[in-house]
This record gives sequence, C-alpha cells and structure tokens, in this order.
Amino acid sequence: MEIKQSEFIISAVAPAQYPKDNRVEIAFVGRSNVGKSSLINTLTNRRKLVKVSGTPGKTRLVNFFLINNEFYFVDLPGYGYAKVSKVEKESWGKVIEAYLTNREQLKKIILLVDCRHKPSSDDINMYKWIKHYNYGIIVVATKIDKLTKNELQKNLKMIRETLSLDPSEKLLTFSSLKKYGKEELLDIISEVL
Ligand SMILES: Nc1nc2c(ncn2[C@@H]2O[C@H](COP(=O)(O)OP(=O)(O)OP(=O)(O)O)[C@@H](O)[C@H]2O)c(=O)[nH]1
Ligand SMILES: [Mg+2]
Repeated sequence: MEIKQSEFIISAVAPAQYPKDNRVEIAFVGRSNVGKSSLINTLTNRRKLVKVSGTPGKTRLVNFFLINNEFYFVDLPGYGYAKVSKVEKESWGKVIEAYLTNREQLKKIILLVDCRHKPSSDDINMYKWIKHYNYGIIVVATKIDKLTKNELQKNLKMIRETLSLDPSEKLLTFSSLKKYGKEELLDIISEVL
C-alpha cells in the first residue's frame, strides 16, 4: 500500500468529537516519547503531519488523520510520562480509555515499544487490555537505529518474553530516522482495510 494523501482532521478531547463516518481506524499507542508521532509521519511520507518533540507528552489529545480518503490513523497520547502530575496522568488515561472502549471501527492497534528498553508494566497492561477486548494488535519495536544488530536481537527476545508474545505473533522493527520497517508495517495495515 502507498499513502498518497494524509490530512489532519481533529484533535478530540471527548468521544462526541470523533469522526462519525464509520471509516476503519488504525490506532497507535505506547509510552510517551516512544516514537508514535514520528512513525505516523514516516508512514505518510510527511515531515510535519504530526507534531514531534524531544519533550515527552507532546500528544495530549486523540488526533485523527484521514488517509487516502479511506481510513483513519489515530495518534493517542503517550502514557507513563513521569514528569506530569497525578491529576494530569489520570486525565490522559481517561482520554485514552474513552477512545479504546467500544470503538467498533477500530480494526487494529499498533503498540509501540522502544527497542532499547524492557517493556514497562504500563506496556504489559496495555498489551493485555488490547487482547482482552479482542482488538487486532501489532507490536512494533521502535528506534532500532539506536542499537547494533546483536543488541537488537537480544532485546527483541527480551521484549517478546516480557510481553509474553505468542510465537505466532509478529514483532516488527521500525526506525523513523532510517525509514526502516515502513513497507512491512504498511502491508500489515492494508490487510485490515
Ligand atoms: N533515533 C531515533 N529517534 C526517534 C525515532 N523516532 C522518534 N524519535 C525521536 O524520539 C522523540 C519522540 O518522538 P515522538 O514521535 O514525538 O514520540 P511520541 O511517542 O509521539 O511521544 P508523545 O507524543 O509524547 O507520546 C523525538 O525526539 C524523535 O525525534 C527513530 O526511529 N530513531
Ligand atoms: Mg506524539
């Protein structure tokens, strides 16, 4: 699949603002700073479709992007960012949960984990939660340009073990910096369309 068209639609705080046209949605979740927004820019061949920043916590609302006039990419706020207040964390959690609950047109959730780190308890909970609600899931290890081949192999094994991935489940690898892993992820996304 090739993405020829991508357009920002809305930053939604509440479900009432979500698009109502029932197009298929593909959502991106993961810890703050893991590279969700960068990955969406890479997939869409856009440098600034989504705001990226060195400061974690850039994405605070549920952002919808219409792709090829056919389906939506949904960029969610990152969880697990230490430097925000408890109240703010709870409000982000609610924003994420409100979107992920009962979203029938949501056909795939892409869970991003940083290839350098052991998945956190938040990552494990998110993985279990997605499975529990029977959404299709793809786990993607991001920022692989930061590791050597050997380090990466070791960490992929550790990520698989920590999340208890089934041997049949894919663990994709991705680098927005090197544009690595883009075709494989797009192919998997196109399967659900
Ligand atoms: N080396 C490298 N850096 C990356 C890659 N992807 C993202 N980054 C950097 O990681 C930081 C966070 O990227 P974002 O895409 O904003 O991360 P996010 O998951 O959207 O973060 P939140 O919006 O806070 O949840 C930025 O400084 C990016 O430049 C990658 O593939 N390789
Ligand atoms: Mg972001």
